[in-house]
Amino acid sequence: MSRPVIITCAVTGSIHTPTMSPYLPLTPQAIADQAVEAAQAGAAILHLHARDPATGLPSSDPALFEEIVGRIGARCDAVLNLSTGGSSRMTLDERLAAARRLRPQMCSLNMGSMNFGLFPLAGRYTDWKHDWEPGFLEATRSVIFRNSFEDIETILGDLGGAGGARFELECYDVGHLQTVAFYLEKGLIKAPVFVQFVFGVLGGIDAAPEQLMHMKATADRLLGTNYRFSVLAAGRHQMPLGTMGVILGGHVRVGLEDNLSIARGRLATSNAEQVAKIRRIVEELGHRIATPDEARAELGIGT
Ligand code: KMH
Ligand code: ZN
Repeated sequence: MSRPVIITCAVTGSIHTPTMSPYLPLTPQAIADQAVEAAQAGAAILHLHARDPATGLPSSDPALFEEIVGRIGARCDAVLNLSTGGSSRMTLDERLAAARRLRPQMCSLNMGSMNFGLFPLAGRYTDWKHDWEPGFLEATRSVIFRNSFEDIETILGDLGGAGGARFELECYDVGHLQTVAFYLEKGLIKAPVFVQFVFGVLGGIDAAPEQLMHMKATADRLLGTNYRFSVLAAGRHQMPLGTMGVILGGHVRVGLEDNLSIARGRLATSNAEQVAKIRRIVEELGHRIATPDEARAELGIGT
């Protein structure tokens, strides 16, 4: 049956380094331009990080976020979703600074602490210059992406509640779904919750069809009718697993935060190129893409 499928576009993130792709947007202007283009191509939700325009390093500076949000908001009505994950080297206060100031309609919320291994990327990109912070990717061998229960409750308390943000609940493994169920039962998050199944991060669940079936079966069992899901798969798994998620009744996230390519061996030249590709797939499957307002209605955003 035809239904509106919500495409989220994660525009720049904090994982990829500028030397990996010349198309990765770094400045507020470039991030906003690519975000607006992605919305025009069909993204209803824009997942946003900021970077230091001079170095491309992940930044938590609220002024950069303010500029990005202002530039996008003036040109499209997509749901603006600010990352609270930031990068694994930021403190919680740094990660929350922009959202605390800008009070967005949606924020990401990472549902557990974990290893977040970017170090394999260091070897994979030896063809490219690595003039940006040598050692950054290597250092992820010893860094923990911290999202304690207390951290989660701080984010829910500061940014959620009546009239507050709705959350993109990032679940990197099945155990994170138990945490979603716990806070749903406690009433700290309200149904319908929007769960982002994240596949292929080293330290989390791997990107395999069987694992998507397992995540969905577990979410069905623990969350029943109280959840909607979307699929984010890292790297080359982005489109195949995203497509499978749509077939299973879910939504999908693309964007250069999660994958720099558009096809094997070919860099995506923009975020919009990935959005256009998944849109074609969604429409070929007989569905249509959700408008921003349909996404708001489906996920209870702005209520
Ligand atoms: N980079 C993704 C795998 C966040 O910003 O809060 C997860 C993410 C986290 O988007
Ligand atoms: Zn992110």
